Formats: sequence, C-alpha cells, structure tokens
Amino acid sequence: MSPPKLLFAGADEYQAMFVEAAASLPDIDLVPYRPDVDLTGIEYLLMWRPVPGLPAALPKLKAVFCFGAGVERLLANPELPSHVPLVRMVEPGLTQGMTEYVLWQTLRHHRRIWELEEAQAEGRWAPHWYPAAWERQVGILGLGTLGQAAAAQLLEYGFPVRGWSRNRKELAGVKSFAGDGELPDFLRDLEILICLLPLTPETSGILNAVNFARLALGASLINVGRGGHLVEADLIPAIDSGQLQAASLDVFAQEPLPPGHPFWAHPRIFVTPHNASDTNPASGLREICRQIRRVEGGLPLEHVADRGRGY
Ligand code: NDP
Ligand code: OXD
Repeated sequence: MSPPKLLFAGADEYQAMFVEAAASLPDIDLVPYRPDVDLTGIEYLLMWRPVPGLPAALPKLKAVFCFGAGVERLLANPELPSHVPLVRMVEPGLTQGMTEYVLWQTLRHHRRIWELEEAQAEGRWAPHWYPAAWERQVGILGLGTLGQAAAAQLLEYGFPVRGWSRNRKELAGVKSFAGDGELPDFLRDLEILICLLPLTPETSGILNAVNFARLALGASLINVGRGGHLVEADLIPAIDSGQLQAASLDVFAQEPLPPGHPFWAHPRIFVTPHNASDTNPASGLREICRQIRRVEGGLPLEHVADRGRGY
C-alpha cells in the first residue's frame, strides 16, 4: 500500500529542506505545493499561511498540521472546514529553538550585554555590577509546551520563575498564577517578562503601559509570542521613561517589520525576524508521521487546536 500523501504548504523557504528530510521517511509521501500540483488523494496538509482555495480542493483531507505552534491565522481562515482537525506543531526542534532563544535573551538582559558592547565600541574598560541569577525575578506569560520548557531551563540556571496561564499548573520550582484576576500579582516587581502566549482576543494587547507599570522599574521585555500581544505605541515611551530598560522582540504587528519602523534603530530594542524558533524538518516530520500513524491506527490526534479557546 502506498503511504499517505502529505501536501507541504508550509513556509516556502523551507520547502526544499522538508522535501529532503521526507525522502528518508517511508511513512509519508510528501507533495510540495505548487499552484499546478495534482491534489488527487491528498489526505494530510501541512500549512503555515492560508493558501486560497486549498482545503476546499482536498475532499479526502483528514487533518491539517500547522507549520508552527501558533494557530491563530489558520483558525481565522474561513476556508478551513470545521470537521477537519487542526493540529498545533509540538516537536522537539521547535521547543529546543525557543528554549535557546529565551535563555539567550534572558541572560542578555540579566547581564545588560548592550552596556558591554557599547563600552567596547567606545574603547572603554567599564566593568559593571549585576545581581546573581537567583536575585532576578523572571516571569513567563503562557505556561504551555514552550513556556514550560523555557521555565525548566531558566530554573536550571538559577532564576526564580513565575508563570501565568489560564489554568493553575503544578510545576516543580515554578510559582503558578492563573487567570486574569492573578495577572497583577504575577507581574508585580518582575524584572524580566517573557511572553509565550498564543494570540487570542483575550491575550491581544496584554503587553501594554498599564502592565509595564506593574513590573519592577527598569524591567526587560522579551516578546516571542505574537506581535499582537504588544501595544507597539506603548513600548518606546516605557523604555525612554525608564519603566523598561530594554526589549527583545521577535514578533511584530506587521511582518516583516517595515523599513523605517522606530524599533529598528532604537538602541534598547533588539529585533529578530520571527526566527526565535522554527520547526525542524527532520524532527517535525517525524512528529507528523507519528500523528498520521495514530490516525491510520484509529487513535485520536494529539495537540488539536481548540477552536473555542483559539489555541
Ligand atoms: P500552548 O498552547 O502549549 O500554550 C499556551 C499557554 O498560554 C498555555 O499555558 C495557556 O494556558 C496560556 N494561555 C492561553 N490563553 C491564556 C489566557 N487568556 N490567559 C492566561 N493564559 C493563557 O502553546 P505553545 O507553548 O506551544 O506556544 C505558545 C505561542 O508561542 C504560540 O501560540 C506562538 O504564538 C508562539 N510561538 C512563537 C514562535 C517564534 O518563533 N516567535 C515559535 C513558536 C511559537 P493553559 O495552559 O491554562 O491552557
Ligand atoms: C510558531 C511560530 O507559531 O513560528 O511556531 O511563530
């Protein structure tokens, strides 16, 4: 029997890498998407940006795998049939990449690396003081797959970690806050705030001036969730007033970040191109194969997005 066909309509720049990784996987027949591709017999779809007309052209579709962990764009696509499950990407490569980014940026803010870089650029020998990791309050908005992995890594490095989620968590070493009512207590006096939330109507705009004012004076922001979490107009005034010392932003209201946007040139804003973490072709496809085997074996899919919750 021939293996199930998986149509790759993920990020175009990754297509060749996925085709290569799929060549060694006997469980699937990966079909790269092109407008003229033969769609006969496609049962599974790997998708990132909605492609007009695509789900409708696939009458045998059993599941859509989102190319990333954030499903807000695909959930908002009216062309996605309500009976077809949408699966969030949960795979070790994506988790590893995010854990690295969060640790890297947390250490950058903890040690105020930019002061050393500025001093070197000016040829100044300028040692500076920094607290011990265990004296630095770090908080993660969103304690899901990625937030939990980041929390575990930060704990390893000695940072005290708080987390905020809808439902309270029992995670060794993490102080858990749950629901809107506990958000102010979660934020109070935090020195490094990391956003790893999904974008939903409830979380949109959560990184705003009111919440910045609840943090410790001179706190840092790391936004790796979505651009829509940040009220962009509130950020530079918060940094310029000293409420925040700096920010690392991987995601933006408009991507690519437009030329001339004030974030590009601000000395206390570190910009990365929505690249904190990406699905790894080999481990991502292995995970999709595992899920397809579940479906073909009559088992339920895992990590199915909940359309009501929006993530
Ligand atoms: P999960 O679905 O596993 O976790 C989401 C977390 O957010 C859960 O802990 C959930 O709470 C919490 N949450 C959702 N809504 C609320 C709310 N209204 N109030 C409080 N907590 C809330 O997602 P992942 O960890 O896999 O991914 C998180 C996000 O990271 C993605 O949606 C995406 O936007 C972003 N991302 C960014 C990448 C990048 O490169 N920049 C790469 C990958 C992901 P509960 O546990 O109680 O349900
Ligand atoms: C994701 C992303 O959602 O890359 O996985 O942003």
